[in-house]
Amino acid sequence: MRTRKINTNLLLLFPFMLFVCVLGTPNLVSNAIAEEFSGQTFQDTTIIIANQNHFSIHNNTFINSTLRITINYDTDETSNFAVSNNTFLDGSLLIVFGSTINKTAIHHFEIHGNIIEDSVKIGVAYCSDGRIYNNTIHGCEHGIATRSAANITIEQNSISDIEGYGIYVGTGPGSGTSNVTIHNNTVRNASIGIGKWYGSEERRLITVNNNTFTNCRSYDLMADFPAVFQENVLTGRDKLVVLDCAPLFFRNKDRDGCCVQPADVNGDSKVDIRDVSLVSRSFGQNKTDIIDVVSSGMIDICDIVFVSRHFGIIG
Ligand SMILES: [Ca+2]
Repeated sequence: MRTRKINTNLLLLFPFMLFVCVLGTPNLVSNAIAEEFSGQTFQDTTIIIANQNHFSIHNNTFINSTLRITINYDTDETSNFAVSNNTFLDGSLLIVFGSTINKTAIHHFEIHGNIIEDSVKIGVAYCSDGRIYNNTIHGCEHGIATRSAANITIEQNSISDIEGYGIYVGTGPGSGTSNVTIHNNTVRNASIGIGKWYGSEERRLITVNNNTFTNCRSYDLMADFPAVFQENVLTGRDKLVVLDCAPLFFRNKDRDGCCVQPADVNGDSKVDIRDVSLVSRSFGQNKTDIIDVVSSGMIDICDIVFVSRHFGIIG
């Protein structure tokens, strides 16, 4: 970690916090339960908050600092908290990181109204029942990162000028991600607007709808995980890549309002027997064009299954 130093503001907080420690200082500071943590400025500091319930962290400024909300042991609990209206600047990181074997050890939280600027990301991992909304993330390594989380809503965030992923749906060893709703977000100028990025565990019940992903440098939308992608706006068809058979697409459009439907290979804005036929006739061929709907360089059963699953969809 980048910092080892505790500043004077943090010292003032010690009497009010059950557990705040600065990385590199193994001794725990234990006192009253932190019910409110606000109006402070932290610089070059790592703050770890664990095993607390019913607290709020709001209106603070973090400069080159990490705020990590976690637990000490898998049997512990951190719950019912909000991180809101803080400003994270210059290499800062906001992360919620729970138990790798018990996703409900951290549960029921909200992260909203924060500004993350020139920093790392908002990350939530191994946790459940969270809502991440109305945050502004600009000039960061990633936007909003999830890993092995359940029952998470990501909505109305504005994410721009991102080095890596605007939003990613990751997993960790032995623990999948489920029931994540990503909607009404704006992601602009990331390398990839949305994708899974890493982890090979199961992703299920992922819904991505009514977002705007534009001007991303590689892809606005990398459909490399099972999800329903519905009514999103992309820069254009060429900024969408499908790498998994399972995603479903409904009524996504480009900025001009034109249909972006990867299963529509003949470009008539509907998926019917013509599309199935076009893909089937190329079965076994090496192709890298639009017929290769699930991009692999070859027309195989995955492409036919993908188009067939969209049969009858208009738009
Ligand atoms: Ca068609």
